[in-house]
Amino acid sequence: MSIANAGRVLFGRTPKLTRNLAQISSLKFYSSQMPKYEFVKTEKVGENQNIAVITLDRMKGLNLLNNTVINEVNDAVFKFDKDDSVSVLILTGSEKAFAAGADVKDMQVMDYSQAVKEEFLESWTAISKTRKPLIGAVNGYALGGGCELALMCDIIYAGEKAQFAQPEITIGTMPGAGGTQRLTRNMGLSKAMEMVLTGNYMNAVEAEKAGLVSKIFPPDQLLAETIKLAEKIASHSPLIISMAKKSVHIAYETTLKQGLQFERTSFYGTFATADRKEGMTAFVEKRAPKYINE
Ligand code: DAK
Repeated sequence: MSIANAGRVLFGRTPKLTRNLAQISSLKFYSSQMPKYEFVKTEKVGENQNIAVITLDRMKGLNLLNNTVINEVNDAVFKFDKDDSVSVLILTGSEKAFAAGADVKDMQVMDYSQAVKEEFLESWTAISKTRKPLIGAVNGYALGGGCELALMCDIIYAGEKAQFAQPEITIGTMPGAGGTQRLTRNMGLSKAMEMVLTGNYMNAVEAEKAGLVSKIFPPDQLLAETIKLAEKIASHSPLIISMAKKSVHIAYETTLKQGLQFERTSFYGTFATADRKEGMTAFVEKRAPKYINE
């Protein structure tokens, strides 16, 4: 389902395209003036136009990844991350593929010194640093670097036909953008090791069972359902959302003791915010909260 159709399903109207999107060719613009990218489409959707959808669009929907694609994704993600009118980001691809991985034809001709000197694919993990929630909506293939891109999202919703794999082993290499680390943390040693050492595909049902994805939907409903999730998240305070997101991520990076300490400090920190006060006051006064992101 296209973004426009997803918007119609949810809101009965076509979401507005980001202003001047088609005319802007420089990468210098921010927020509502998003640049025109070669392989990435951007749009703001939702009842409050506060959900940013970033859609990969390369090679007839296969969405093969290279530095240009990743730089464009990074650029779009970081612009929306800084845009106060946007609360939640969605990264998606086509019905055929979220992304079928790095372009093997580029890598085939590369040698070690070139890879090191050019810092090949160096910027690929940058999007994992976003402050705002980033939701992956994965239809079709998520292979190699495509699977790793999905793993950098905070939540993954998948279409029923989604297929996840780290097939690098079948072409004489191994995952290089977090696959061996994030898969292992997400689904444990045995399942991650099997995926990495065999290159076997994991379908959507298996991926949900393994905890890789939260929910699965018919492919044509995936984006609409993901936007619904994004809007639910966006109804909360953006400031507190970013604090909670960071705290969940800390669980992957520290000991339990340090993580609990971080969580406690962050929890106390919410009491220094206007939004915590508003949230609790609204509850007591039996009304909807009005958050100001402070
Ligand atoms: N690279 C280059 N070309 C590809 C490709 C790929 N990954 N995937 C597909 N193609 C090309 C095919 O060669 C074919 O080209 P033509 O014959 O038309 O010229 C065209 O796309 C259509 O493909 P198929 O005919 O195979 O189409 P099917 O629908 O039958 O199959 C498929 C689609 C995606 C299942 C299949 O093509 C496939 O298995 N592709 C290979 C997928 C793969 O191995 N992906 C992982 C690549 S390794 C790093 C960051 C990232 C990475 C590494 C390091 N750092 C931060 C250091 C990432 C590495 C990878 O992703």
